[in-house]
Amino acid sequence: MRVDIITVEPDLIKSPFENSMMKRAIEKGLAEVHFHNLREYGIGNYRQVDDYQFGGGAGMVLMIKPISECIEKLLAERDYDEIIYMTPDAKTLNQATANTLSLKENILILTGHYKGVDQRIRDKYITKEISIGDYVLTGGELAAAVLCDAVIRLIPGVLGDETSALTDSFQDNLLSPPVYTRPSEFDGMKVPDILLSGNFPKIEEWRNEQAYKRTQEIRPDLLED
Ligand code: 6GU
Repeated sequence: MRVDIITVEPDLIKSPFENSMMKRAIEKGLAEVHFHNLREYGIGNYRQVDDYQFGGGAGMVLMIKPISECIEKLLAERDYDEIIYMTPDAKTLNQATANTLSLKENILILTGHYKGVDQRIRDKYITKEISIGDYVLTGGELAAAVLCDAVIRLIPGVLGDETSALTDSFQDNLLSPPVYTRPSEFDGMKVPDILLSGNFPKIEEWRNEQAYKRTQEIRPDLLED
């Protein structure tokens, strides 16, 4: 998979790609990520990328020209399966979306900043808009890093244990059950006996019960669909 990310804050977004699982995916050649600094497409000596909004109101809007120039340059080089705009006024990212995106070859991600981008950029180029939750971030950079992490770890071969992505929270619309490691007793708190029993069918059953119970307590909405 190739991911291109257009941003005004490349330094803000880079480090998640230089550590842990995304770093490993890139080193293995399973993912390729390229950053494009919108400022390089800015207008005039000050490389201006934003302007006041028509109709008045606080906050700057990213202008059409720098973004469209950057997108057009990339489109001349390859086709994209999706051109995604990260914005809080969109459907929330979920595991199903991450699964679908993990099968794509080329993804282009535009991250907003300030008040967002001129609507005409969205109308002309964007094929998918994604929010990462019902709260407001300063910009879409961290949200883009979250999206990429969720997607890239699902590319076959990225995770060491091929099956482990399938047992993650949300893969089956359930939260994960509790997990334990050594020591088997801490401060009088014991690991549930079942986990030390070696009875793997029973352990599986216990984990499913716990996952269901946790989901019912914390996220009953997940059980509704
Ligand atoms: Cl994608 N962008 C911003 N700026 N804030 C957000 C978001 C995205 N998702 C949730 N909050």
